[in-house]
Amino acid sequence: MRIDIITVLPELLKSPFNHSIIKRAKEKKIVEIYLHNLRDFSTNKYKQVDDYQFGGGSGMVLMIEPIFKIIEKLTNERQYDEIIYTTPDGEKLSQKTSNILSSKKNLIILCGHYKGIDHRIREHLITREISIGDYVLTGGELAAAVITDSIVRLIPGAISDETSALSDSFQDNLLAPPVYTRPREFNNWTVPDVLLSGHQKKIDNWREEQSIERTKKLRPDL
Ligand code: 6GU
Repeated sequence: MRIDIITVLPELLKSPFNHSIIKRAKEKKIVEIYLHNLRDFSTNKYKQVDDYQFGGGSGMVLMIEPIFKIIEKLTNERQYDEIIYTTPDGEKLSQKTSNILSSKKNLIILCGHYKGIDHRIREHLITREISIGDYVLTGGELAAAVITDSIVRLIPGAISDETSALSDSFQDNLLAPPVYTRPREFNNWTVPDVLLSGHQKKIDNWREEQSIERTKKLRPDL
């Protein structure tokens, strides 16, 4: 998979993709992630990428030309499955959407910006608009990092233990069961006996019961 991220703050996105599973997925050539600085595509001698909105009002709006230029350049080079825009008024990200996106070959993610982007970009170039929840972030960069993380970890081979991603919370609309590790006892706080029983069938049943119970209690909406 190839992900191209368009942003006015590429520095903000460097660190999230250089650790842990995403870093390893890049090293294993399972994913390529490219950060594009929108400012490099400014048509303006001051490298300006935003401007006042027509009709007045506070807040700057990302201009059409630099965004058009970078998207045009990328789409001339290869076919993209989706051109995603991160915005609080988009469809709310779900595990289902992440699963679907994880099977794509080429994605563009355009990071939203304070007051937004010239709406003509959304009307003519964007194929999918995604929000990561009902709260407002300063910009779309953190949302792009969340979306990328949730997609990349689902690509086969990204997680060494293949079954691990499948047993995540939400993957079957259930929350994951509790997990424990050594020591067996700490401060008189113990680990459920069944997990130490060595009886795999009983352990599997216990985990399933816990998943169902926790989902009912914590996320009955699921
Ligand atoms: Cl995608 N962008 C911004 N700016 N705020 C958000 C968001 C996205 N999703 C939730 N809040």
